[in-house]
Amino acid sequence: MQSRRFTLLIVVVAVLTAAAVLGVAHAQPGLPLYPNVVEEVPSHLQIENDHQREWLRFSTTHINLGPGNLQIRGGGQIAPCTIDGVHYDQCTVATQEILDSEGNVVLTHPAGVAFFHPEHNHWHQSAVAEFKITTGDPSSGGCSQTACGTEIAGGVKITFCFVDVVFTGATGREKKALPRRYFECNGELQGLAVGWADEYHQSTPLQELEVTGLPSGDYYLTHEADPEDHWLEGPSPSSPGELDNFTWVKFRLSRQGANPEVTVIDHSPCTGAQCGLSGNP
Ligand SMILES: [Cu+2]
Repeated sequence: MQSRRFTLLIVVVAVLTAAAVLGVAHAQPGLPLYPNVVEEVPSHLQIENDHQREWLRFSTTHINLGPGNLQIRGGGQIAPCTIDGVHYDQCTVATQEILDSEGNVVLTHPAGVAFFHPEHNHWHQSAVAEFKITTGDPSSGGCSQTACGTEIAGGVKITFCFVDVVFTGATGREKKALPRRYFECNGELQGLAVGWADEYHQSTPLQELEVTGLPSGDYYLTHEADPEDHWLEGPSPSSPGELDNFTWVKFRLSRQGANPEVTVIDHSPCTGAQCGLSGNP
């Protein structure tokens, strides 16, 4: 009995070793490791009243669940530019760098423009996210990611500095294996390391859509990350990483008291960190 158990143990160890070797062989130097940026379900929905205008505020989070870092390098010529109708004095070309398992750049990809944000006093990437309030159900058939019924508010593509803020893992060992990599809004590189998330809290400017006078009812708040496809998240446009950049919450707006109230009643399907690093939706 004892020796049979021992034999079984050896077999198990051998299988695990073979699997580990295969795993290592899979991440070969020279092969691109793509990021996969997914969106947390929007959270912290709240109505803000400001000088007779009403705003829906919300927190959103980008999480990198892919095998590779999202790494964006700014640089080259600095010149004025206009992004979504807003003029900026200092802009530069942003380039995504895809790394291999040893951290070497094996592929580069144009990633839009980065610009110096005068109020924030640091560099931002353009078209990081697009928010909308719609009436149509984004989960039902026939509703594409860009057209979900009547659009109540939206259209602004927001810009941000990209840094590792929240770690999605639980243990110190996980954190040691996946260290924080990007933390400088004014450095050469911005990005999201594997397993890290960047939260845009609802108190941040641009984390809002106007709902002044919107009648009571049920609506959807949708969030599409990377709406201009600046980042490669796989070798092809149909790679899973390119297809999971969209999330939504359904909320009920009620106007019984002096101020409108918002209640979340549903959200897009999610697993793990996507369901909430920053609290319940
Ligand atoms: Cu900023």
